[in-house]
Amino acid sequence: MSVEEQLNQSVVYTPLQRMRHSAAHVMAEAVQDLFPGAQFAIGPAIEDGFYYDMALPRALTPEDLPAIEERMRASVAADHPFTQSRWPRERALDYFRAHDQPYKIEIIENLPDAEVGIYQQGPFLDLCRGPHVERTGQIGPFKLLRVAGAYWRGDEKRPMLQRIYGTAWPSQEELEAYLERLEEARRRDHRKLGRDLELFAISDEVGAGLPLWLPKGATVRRLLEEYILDLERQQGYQHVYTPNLAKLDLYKTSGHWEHYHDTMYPPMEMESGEQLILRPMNCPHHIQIYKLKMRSYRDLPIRIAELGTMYRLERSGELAGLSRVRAMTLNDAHIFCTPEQMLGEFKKVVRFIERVYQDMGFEHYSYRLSLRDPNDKDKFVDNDAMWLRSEAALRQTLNELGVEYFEALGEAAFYGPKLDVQVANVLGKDESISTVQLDFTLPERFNLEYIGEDGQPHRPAMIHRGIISTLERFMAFLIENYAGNFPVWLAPVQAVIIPISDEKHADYAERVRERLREAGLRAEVDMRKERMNAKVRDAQLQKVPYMLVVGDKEAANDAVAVRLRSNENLGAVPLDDFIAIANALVAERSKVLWPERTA
Ligand code: TSB
Ligand code: ZN
Repeated sequence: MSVEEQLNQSVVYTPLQRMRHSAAHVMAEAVQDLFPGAQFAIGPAIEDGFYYDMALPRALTPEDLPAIEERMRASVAADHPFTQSRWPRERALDYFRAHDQPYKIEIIENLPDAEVGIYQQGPFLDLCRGPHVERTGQIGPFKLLRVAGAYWRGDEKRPMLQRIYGTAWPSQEELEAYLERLEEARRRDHRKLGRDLELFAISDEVGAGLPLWLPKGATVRRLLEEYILDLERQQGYQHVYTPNLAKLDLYKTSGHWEHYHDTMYPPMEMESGEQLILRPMNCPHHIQIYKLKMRSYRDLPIRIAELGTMYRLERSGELAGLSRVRAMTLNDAHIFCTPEQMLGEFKKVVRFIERVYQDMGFEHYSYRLSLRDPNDKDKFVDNDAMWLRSEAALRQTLNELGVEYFEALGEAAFYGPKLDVQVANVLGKDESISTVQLDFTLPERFNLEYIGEDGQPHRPAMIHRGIISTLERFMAFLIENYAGNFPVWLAPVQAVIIPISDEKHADYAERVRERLREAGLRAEVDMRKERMNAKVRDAQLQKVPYMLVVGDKEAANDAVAVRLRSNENLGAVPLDDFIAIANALVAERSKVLWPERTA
């Protein structure tokens, strides 16, 4: 959305948004007072709050926020009226030039109108269409939340501004409830947990959006990979390996270069004159595998799958931990089938998705039918008949499957419509995990064929699908969904063995670890010179499912004293029983840490 569109949007503010927008002005008033020379860009209401983007004489820190809040409270207490006026643009330009406000000047210069809206409260005057509350005293309880960098107009080539986020609510209770939700979200945030639990890291020296999987995160990833590859094998997928690079021409033929150009890394020029590209998608490679031999209708469907690594030049402002990255590995597959088989294959994929979500224990997700935007000629292939036919086929199939879905214009792939599974991250942002995509475009562009029952060549259809998405985004979602408390089968470390005395019980602790490892469980011994209670607490903070305390009694009886991550104390359990129980929970992919006990 452009700045001008945002300014227009303010016209449809709800009463709550209007109050938050007024709070943004009051915040700007406070900043103007505390930071002479501040230059203001835009300050809209957003979901749950407001922000203002500003250029300031120095970088703000969180410690600056209380003073700004206090100055805001003074404005609210003064109960200034918001007064509206309309100025001829020349007068407004003169005013903002005199006050050294280049961003306001740029906005006015882009507005077609002869007059512009001006709002003033107390000493602060702003270019604004409103609407606002009548008086600053009507602004509800508020809090400033954080400072972030934001490019002017979201453009990396324009100046980086400072953005202060705030929230405001009609009542103190609502404010407090919201702050509590935020705190909970912060606790679940995969970027924080990824650091605390040593799952992954992002290094400035490696580059933005290029995550490093640490041993524990890599363990979870490998478990996910094994899980999904097994299921795919059971469902008739054939796995391949293909390179992350290809000739640019391959992506010209596919249409990626034409329609997906903005998200692709620039081509690398070889000495031979050949141009190579880091692939943004795996489809063209799998298509080449399909094309290696003549296929008969009897061979179809052919399901070619790969944990395919690919690269996308996502905008730096969009990058977020593991959930939006530039280097990623997709649980990808391309299903080549006859047009008659297509909807049946589509349904199988939807059932596959539901199976996986059940195994993972996901409860909150929704289906999005992603359609093209008929007015966006650049982003989608131009073939009205194809779009109408395949969008209708998808709707019909979804109705037959009886799944609820919502429709979204402009979210299709460039080659065809898709069904996406949407989940909310802790920041409330909607993201696609699984995707199933119908495609009549690439088979055409690559001239794919199979020999039909009639002995004649026919054009196959294609389905692109990702069940667990990219391992990166899936991991981000898993961490947030479980708040870092991985179920036993996925926990990177399943048990920490804690000897009561380092000297006396170290041997037995080692033996317990060996037994667990032989039984396929992931266990570590905590041999640090720390008190036992501190070790228990640290293991709980690391969200390890089981703490196994071992002392004289346990060593004598071949037992372990089991403490759960939830802090429940189960007392001594024979080691063999512990192993059998833990392994049964792993096999069931159970969500509980210990079976229900009967009294
Ligand atoms: C399914 N060609 C198809 C494939 O065959 C494809 O690439 N589709 S996609 O573009 O929709 O990407 C598949 C999935 O990758 C998305 O649904 C999303 O879950 C995930 N994904 C896309 N971009 C990113 C990114 N920048 N970081 C992490 N995951 C991403
Ligand atoms: Zn694909």
